Amino acid sequence: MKNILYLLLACLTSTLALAGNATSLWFKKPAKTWTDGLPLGNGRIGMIPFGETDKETIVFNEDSMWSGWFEPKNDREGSYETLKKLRKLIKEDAPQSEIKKVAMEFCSLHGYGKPDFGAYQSFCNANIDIGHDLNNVSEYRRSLDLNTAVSHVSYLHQGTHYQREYFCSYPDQVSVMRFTADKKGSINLTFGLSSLHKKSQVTVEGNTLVVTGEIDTGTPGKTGMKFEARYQFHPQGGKVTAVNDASALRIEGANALTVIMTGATNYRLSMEARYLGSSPKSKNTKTLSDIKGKPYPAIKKDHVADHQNLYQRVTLQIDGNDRSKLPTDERRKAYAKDKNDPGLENLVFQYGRYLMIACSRPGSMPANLQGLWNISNTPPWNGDYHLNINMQMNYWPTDQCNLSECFEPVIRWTRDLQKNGEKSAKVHYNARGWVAHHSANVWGYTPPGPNRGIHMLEAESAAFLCQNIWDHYAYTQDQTYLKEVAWPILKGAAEFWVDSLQTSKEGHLVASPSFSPEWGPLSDGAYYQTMIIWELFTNCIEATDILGTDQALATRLKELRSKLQPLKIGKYGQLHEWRQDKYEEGINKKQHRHMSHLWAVYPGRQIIKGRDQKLTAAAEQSMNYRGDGATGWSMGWKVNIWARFHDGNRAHKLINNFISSRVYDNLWCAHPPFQIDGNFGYTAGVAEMLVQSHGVKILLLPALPDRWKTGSVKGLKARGNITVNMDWENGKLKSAELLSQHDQSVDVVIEGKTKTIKLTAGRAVSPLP
Ligand code: FUC
Repeated sequence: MKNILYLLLACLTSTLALAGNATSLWFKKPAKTWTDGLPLGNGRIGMIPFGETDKETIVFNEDSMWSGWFEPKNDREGSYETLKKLRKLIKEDAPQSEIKKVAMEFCSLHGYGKPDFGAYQSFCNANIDIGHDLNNVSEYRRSLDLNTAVSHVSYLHQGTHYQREYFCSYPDQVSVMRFTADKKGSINLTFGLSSLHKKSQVTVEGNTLVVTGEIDTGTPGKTGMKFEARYQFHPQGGKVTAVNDASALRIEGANALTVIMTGATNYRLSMEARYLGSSPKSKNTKTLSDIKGKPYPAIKKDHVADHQNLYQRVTLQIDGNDRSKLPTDERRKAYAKDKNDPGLENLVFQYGRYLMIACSRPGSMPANLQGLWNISNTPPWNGDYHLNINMQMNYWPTDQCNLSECFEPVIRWTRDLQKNGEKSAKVHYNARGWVAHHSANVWGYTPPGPNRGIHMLEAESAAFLCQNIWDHYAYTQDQTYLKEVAWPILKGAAEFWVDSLQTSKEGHLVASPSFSPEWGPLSDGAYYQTMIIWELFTNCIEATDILGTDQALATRLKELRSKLQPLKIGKYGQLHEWRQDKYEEGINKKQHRHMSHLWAVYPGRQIIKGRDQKLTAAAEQSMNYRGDGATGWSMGWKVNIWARFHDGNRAHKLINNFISSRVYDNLWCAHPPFQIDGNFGYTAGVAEMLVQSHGVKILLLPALPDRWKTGSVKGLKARGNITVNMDWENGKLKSAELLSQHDQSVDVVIEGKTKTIKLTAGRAVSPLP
């Protein structure tokens, strides 16, 4: 009896000790579908192996692989005249049907939903015939270690242990597959490639498998993107032969096999170059010659070091129950029944950081709706860059979670977008500056898209994106970035609104046309727009102060900001979503995934708890009406908003709901379908519960839920380039350290009390007595 008690105690302590060990997803079976697969990526190329033992499938992606083409004249000539008509109808409060009809005449004839806009494409798949029937396999395990970004598959088949390792290396720009066994000569497989693109072919060049192709535009005279992938085979022992009409390689009797893959397109992110770059073959050949002769252990070592340099910057520990001994799919199911698994909440947090590193690195394209991964040529919403929240949400955790480097693709992409956006601003609005709308792509698409309803008219998308652009400065304090990169982008977005604001019936400055994504009328003065414009002007004013530049513009922005439509509280105690009372009727009984009029709470900072009491109360009321359900990304947003209300338990309830109902077995966010934004929204939300810095103060543990009684976090960032490390016990801060990169004074709030702390560059300071 005593022994059993000891055993129980030992089990219990080991479970507790494991709590917060947020490093691994694992399964006892191969993936059945793509959303069970474990995603790997180096920002630019990615793969998802299914981990099958008989016929393995590995889905490969490359992030520039798009259909469509660059349409230099995609703005609609004469649309400014239509805009005047539209604004007049809106001012006269004409019937919505009439307004919407004219609105569609304002929209571009090219773009979203048309062939030129394109969609993110599948690249190619590996089909590997291994021939180990799963029924004859034991000890199967498939895992992804977030700490190394290496995925493993291992099993026992007829007395031989087989192992595979998969990873995507950023330093070497390759995907790597390694097959080993504990008995010599046991690696026997046939490796083939397939593509969903009809204009493609697979060939063999010695020990290299090559897939080449061109995306079919379906439009005469329009050339599609060209692509190529190369798979180099490096067997140890055994022999390699071309089989299946030289479209596959057969490896026979090898002791081990390393396959090194790289892929590319002829895309180049540059409007001036019409998005045309050098041939994929020349890119791939260079990549492979750069690592010629580099042995597998060195490639792996460099990969792990590179990944850990980013990944290990933040650690989170939440004491309590931890079911990491369960396979992740079973663990997720167990969580849906009994939420007591903070270890899983932690895992999903770190998974967001992992995914960011995997799908957005310097030189890559920004994370799209699916990050980097894709199995289809017609992915939901084109797998594009949705700018009415999704792409911006992708980058909410980046700086805050100490991954600032991962923001680089957004900067490059936005700088390019601005060039087309200047044309759209001129043609559609007769305005200076630049504009973008609801959805964008790799072809610099900026006009309002055609035929898809009023949400195509979302002219504040560029300003929304500018919130990320500004925040990157706010976190990093990189003055060169602010001056040379951020300021020209912000200034252009602000100039657009200086020229485009309209006066409402009440005499306030508003956007027209405007609406609340993605419901309600097309009118003027929807608060979403007003809030985004307020924020943009505020950020610009701060930027001019810091840079000592554009004082005349700053004065003008201050004047316009003071005339913007003031936020309003409605008859249900709610924050107004629309200018007109009539549109608010019954809002206390309606729910919607978008909480656009809460933008001022998060990601904005126009409403700050503790400073703006009445508006905060109204915003909370609106959130109560919106409820605690929602689609995946919307729940991610809700976590952040409740964190900003300092309601840790409510934020935690959303965490519960997200993990119970809005993630797949591989922990990807389920909108549904799969959309990666919710993963990033969730990760930002957890960080926001622990540290906030959107006002002039830094708040430590502002929204700690009861369930996270004791724990620690290291490496989160506060704006001002301050690294925050903390331990807490029984809900109270036990120790804390702030580490600044430059001398500064900050106001720190702990348990509601503010204290001014002097920080000296490079020296950790405790804000506690
Ligand atoms: C927004 C959302 C949809 C979806 C799409 C990709 O427009 O309203 O729910 O997430 O983006």
